Amino acid sequence: MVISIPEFEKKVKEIKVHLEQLLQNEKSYDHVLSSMCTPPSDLTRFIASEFAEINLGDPGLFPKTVELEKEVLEEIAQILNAPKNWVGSTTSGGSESNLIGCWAARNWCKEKKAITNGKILLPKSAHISFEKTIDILGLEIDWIPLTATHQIDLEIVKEKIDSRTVALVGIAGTTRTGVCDDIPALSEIAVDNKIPLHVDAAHGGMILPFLDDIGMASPSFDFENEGVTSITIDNHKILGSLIPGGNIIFRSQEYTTTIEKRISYLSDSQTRQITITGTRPGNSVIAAWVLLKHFRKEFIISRVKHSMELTKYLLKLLKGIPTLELAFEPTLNILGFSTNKMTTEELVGELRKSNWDLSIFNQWVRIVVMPHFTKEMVDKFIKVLKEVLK
Ligand code: 0PR
Repeated sequence: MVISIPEFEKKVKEIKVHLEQLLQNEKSYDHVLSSMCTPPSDLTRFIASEFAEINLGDPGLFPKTVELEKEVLEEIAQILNAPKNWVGSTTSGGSESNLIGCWAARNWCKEKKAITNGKILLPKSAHISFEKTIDILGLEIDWIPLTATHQIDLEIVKEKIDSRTVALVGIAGTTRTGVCDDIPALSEIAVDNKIPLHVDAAHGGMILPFLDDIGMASPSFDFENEGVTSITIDNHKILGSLIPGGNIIFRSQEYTTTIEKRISYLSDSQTRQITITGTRPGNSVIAAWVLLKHFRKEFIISRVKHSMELTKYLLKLLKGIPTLELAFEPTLNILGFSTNKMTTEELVGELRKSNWDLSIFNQWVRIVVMPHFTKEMVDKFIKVLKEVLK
């Protein structure tokens, strides 16, 4: 059946109305306390639709966007104090970047140390993406317990290292507590044992470097530490760039030669990829470029300041509820608590009935205080929480 132009236009209008209705509740982050993502600004939304066809998987077709990607990576490398020979790529986010970092470490150890049945030392706090990574790469995990401060236990790292270890992993801002592992100490261990150290700063990478700008302690986690060989850092988290958007940066090309693929049939016959994905969204990179190059460091600092101030505000209110117990003192924009009134599952279930969305980690309820939080939103949530705990 051939559809006429007026019929088609009518249909488009109908579909738009239908979609607006169907998905109206999906667009609001007003009650979302669990997410590491945050809604895009009007400018970012404009970029999303205006440049939707740009595919960085075929760089010869979009040379200007390739230049913007280079500039994004230069900004990121600078944020991470990367040495001058760094290499990297934008990615689809933290999971892909972690996979690429571990893939490169495994292959480097195969080439340099002839390790073929490798193991990775992973803190118990590692994001689920590492479990996927290990499965895909055919590696074994040596789980490392955490200390009382929720950091990777360095003594156990030293005990567990052996001739099969192909990578150490440190987390700069864990998913469950926001805590930063002791990267300088891990770096020393990595250097002593000549083992690559991958740092997962998917969440913390865009926060930790800016904490001293707002008068808070800023632990060292980046390439300043000699043993750090690769770092994951996301654009689609606190920076607020488009989903999907992250980066992987390596200390030098030495670590990427074994994973790099040359693609000669594309319009740019020079194309080299270290990513898992082939087709990659240009609009997400353009959005990151605007946020990093036009709005600059001050923009990130203001977002970090907003989130950290509201974290402190929320913390104070939570501490004022006698039946609640904090799981840890927050160091980033992540809070965790439990109650003696009910299980965490019951608590989250009750709060969901009033539309508030939170996540559960171990024995606590987790909140991630993102830029879409407001003081009013926090006050509304505390009122409902108090009701639920009555
Ligand atoms: N590393 C860390 C430390 C992370 O916290 C995350 C995401 C990743 C890696 C993986 O990043 P991608 O999701 O970009 O691949 N952690 C968030 C979490 O598990 C992911 C998320 C984001 C979940 C938004 C829910 C949500 O609404 O909480």
